[in-house]
Amino acid sequence: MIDQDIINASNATVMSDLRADYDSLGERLDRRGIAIDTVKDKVAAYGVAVPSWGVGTGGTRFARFPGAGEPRGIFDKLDDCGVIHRLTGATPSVSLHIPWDKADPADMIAKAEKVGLTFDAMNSNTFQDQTDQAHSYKFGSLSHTDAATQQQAVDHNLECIEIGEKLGSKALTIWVGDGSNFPGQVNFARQFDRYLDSTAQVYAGLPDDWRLFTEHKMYEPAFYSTVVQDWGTNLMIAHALGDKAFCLVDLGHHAPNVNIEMIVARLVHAQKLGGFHFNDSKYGDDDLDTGSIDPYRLFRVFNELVDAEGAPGFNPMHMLDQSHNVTDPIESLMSSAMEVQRAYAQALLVDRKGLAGAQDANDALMAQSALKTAFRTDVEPILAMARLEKGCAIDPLVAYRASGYRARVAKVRPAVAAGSSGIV
Ligand SMILES: [Mn+2]
Repeated sequence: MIDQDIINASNATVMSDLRADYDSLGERLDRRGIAIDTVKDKVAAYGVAVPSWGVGTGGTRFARFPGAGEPRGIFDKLDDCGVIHRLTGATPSVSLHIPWDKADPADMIAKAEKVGLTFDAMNSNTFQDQTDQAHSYKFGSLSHTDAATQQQAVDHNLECIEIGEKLGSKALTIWVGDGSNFPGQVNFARQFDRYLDSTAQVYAGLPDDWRLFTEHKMYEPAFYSTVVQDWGTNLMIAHALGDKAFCLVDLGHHAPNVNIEMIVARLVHAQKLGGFHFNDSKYGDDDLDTGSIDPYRLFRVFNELVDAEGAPGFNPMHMLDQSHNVTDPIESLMSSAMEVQRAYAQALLVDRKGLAGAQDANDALMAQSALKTAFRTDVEPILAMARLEKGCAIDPLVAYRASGYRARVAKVRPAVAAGSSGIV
């Protein structure tokens, strides 16, 4: 896929610069009482999952503009995901979406092993109709007024667990589009009861060592109300279902300016933080590349995560979930994975003792300064050194473009027709 010689040649041009930058940063961090190698080792051990659907070009309600060499199916997607991990060393697993990624599990395991990947959480889909399905999800799925439609949605989720067990996955993420478009269209209480009844049936089918994640979203595809509207509803669901149920936080699923890092802290406190879907947004659920709009917010989320390390029940899963409409998805996912790593590395630099002291002394300025000092630190040499030591690329984007991978796969993957509306 990507020849090691290409990576080595790309690394050779910047190797001595990186060593000088790493040593210089090491000296500066040493003055702050921070050992750079410890931070680097933690960053090297960190991984964020890639969504299988992320390697295809996304779209909006207006249109979708296909890119060259788009993956034709799950095996092409695994190739692309393998390239991302090969160059960054930051994305060791893939999150599958059923039914989009249905194939023989044995073949999928063989392919994943070949490209150096494992399988992250399984994602069910009851927000669109498949050609062969008996009941439509136009008016909902797990919370539908019709029992047979509800049952169909439950059965689909159980099938996702069954497939996931064969692949070595340990979690199911349920996402529903259920809600309403008009005031009065649904009875909020009865719709939520139906949702809980259905989800409890899915939960009952969960293996002992699995976790179930539910994801809140304030609007879309339903525009007046959604059945899992906010983190409060999400927490109610996790509590109602049981010990294996946790809340997933998708950064784009909140109103603008919502204090997401505080939601994270509350879910940690409740021991119900299941994990993340990382992306960025300016106006709504824009699904923009992680860290592209507000890297400081991403840092503030990671500040809470580093603060919570070692807390009881704290074991969140991390995944990217974004839509690439105008970029090569492989490039976007590589740079997004590195943005997540960057936020983590910066959060590791926070002087926690100094911060706690300033907080206890009600010294607001010094408290925020503790955060800003860490955020302002250019940790790129740490990230790059972690990659180099894994045999990955110091600059994954440069190495990727030098490899000619996209042009190569474009020759064997036929162009996808344009014009369709995209998945957002
Ligand atoms: Mn999501």
